[in-house]
Amino acid sequence: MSRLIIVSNRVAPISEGGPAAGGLAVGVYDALKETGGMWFGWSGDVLSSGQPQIKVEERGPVTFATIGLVRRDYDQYYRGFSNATLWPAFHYRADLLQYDRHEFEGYCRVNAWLAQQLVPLLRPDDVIWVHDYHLIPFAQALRSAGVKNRIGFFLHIPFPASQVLLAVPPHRALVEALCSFDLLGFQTAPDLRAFCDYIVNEADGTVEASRGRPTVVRAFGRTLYAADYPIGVYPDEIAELAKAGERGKPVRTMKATLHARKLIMSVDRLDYSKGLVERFRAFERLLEQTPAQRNKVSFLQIAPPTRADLHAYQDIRLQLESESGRINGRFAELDWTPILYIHRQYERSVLAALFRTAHVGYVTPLRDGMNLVAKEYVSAQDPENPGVLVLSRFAGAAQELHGALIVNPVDIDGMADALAAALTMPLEERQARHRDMIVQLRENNVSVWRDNFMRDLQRSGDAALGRGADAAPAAAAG
Ligand code: GDG
Repeated sequence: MSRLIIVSNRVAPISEGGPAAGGLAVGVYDALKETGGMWFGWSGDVLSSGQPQIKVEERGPVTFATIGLVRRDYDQYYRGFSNATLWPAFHYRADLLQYDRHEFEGYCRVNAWLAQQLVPLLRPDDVIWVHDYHLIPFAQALRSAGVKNRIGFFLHIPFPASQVLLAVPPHRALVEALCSFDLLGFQTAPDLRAFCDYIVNEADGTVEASRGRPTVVRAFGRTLYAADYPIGVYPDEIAELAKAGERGKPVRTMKATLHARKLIMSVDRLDYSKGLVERFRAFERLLEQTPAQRNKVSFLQIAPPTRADLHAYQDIRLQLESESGRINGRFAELDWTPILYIHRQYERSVLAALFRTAHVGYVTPLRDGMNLVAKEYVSAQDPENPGVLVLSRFAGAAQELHGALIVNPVDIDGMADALAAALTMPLEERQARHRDMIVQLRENNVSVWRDNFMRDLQRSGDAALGRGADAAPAAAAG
């Protein structure tokens, strides 16, 4: 079996069974343990002087290879083009998009430099799986260095509609770079469609879709494959974690402060794509329009900090602090604070247990590639007495979780109505909706996601070797 090489911007800090490990990290790490392999990427260190040195650590069958970035590279590649240009554009926030040609050059330069660091560590039959928007030019850089291995790419965030992508000045260079991979994986069918639309209408390429198989894409002189592979979680493990955590102190404390009130809960990195302000306003609208819910329900928002050195993130933090203060000032009573807003990270087991306690999982991003929190909330529920998921139609997860109450996050009244419906939904309906979703989550857990992608990537090599479309990968996921 070929060795697997995972390349991602950050290498997840894995300590097996550790509280920090999320579904993606565990799913990918499991694959590395099975096949043996290497995880390569940025260590998270930013060096103010000196030349970064690669650090290689062996842990059983898995090698971790990490390297720091110098300040200028961090500013241009990570803070600049990745997070101030690509992230807003790919989340349909062209209004927040900033572009600087030097940052794009830095982005390409760092991709080429990282690829050069990886080349000496590669063996001829390694299969390389690159993750996310920071590393779009990575395959092109490896190809320029003479690497012939199979290289796949999975985009964790949405792929935007052509008219939005066109707002990124080097859009063509980016899509051409994507076409250097052998297999492209997207979260959902709409993302795949958006990519194919660009190929046909902006890049003069062709796409050939056939049922149950990845789409064959011909563009920029290359033939490659593309399909949707919706990322999953391990629902049964999350349920176990949630059950175990119920007896823990954080959950007992939370329950004591609730005094039998109902709980609405959200967890998101503090990011403008997550729709937090709209969500707060819809909760306010619920209290405004349904006086019977006042002092009967609390809303817990956990929002750990992220990318705090970018202006757009400082702005959303201020906005949220001001909104939660305003709404609490308007409705709070001596024994009740409607919104509990916590700007801090919690252990995974505590989150799972809190999810199980919450009557409503309130997951309303303006755009999201998938949104694992939605899947984790459903997984953590007690099937006998489950809570209700209120989910944005713009989260990738809405393509699968049909048992959720689907909302449009800009429709404040619509979201308030959904919250009211969720808080009063009869047990039988809650159980039926939960059953529907948990079946889906078990069928498409994170191992299925990974195995489907790896199977198609292995097979894409046959076609790349010139055996043509007949040797195309057998079946796309999702
Ligand atoms: C990107 C895409 C896609 C959150 N707070 C804490 C904590 N978390 C965990 C959640 C969840 C993960 O972080 C967040 O995942 P999401 O999917 O919700 O969102 P992004 O971070 O934006 O992830 C997204 C994902 O990649 C995977 O492909 O779904 O669309 O944007 O697992 O539980 N974990 C802990 N403490 C916290 O306070 N331990």
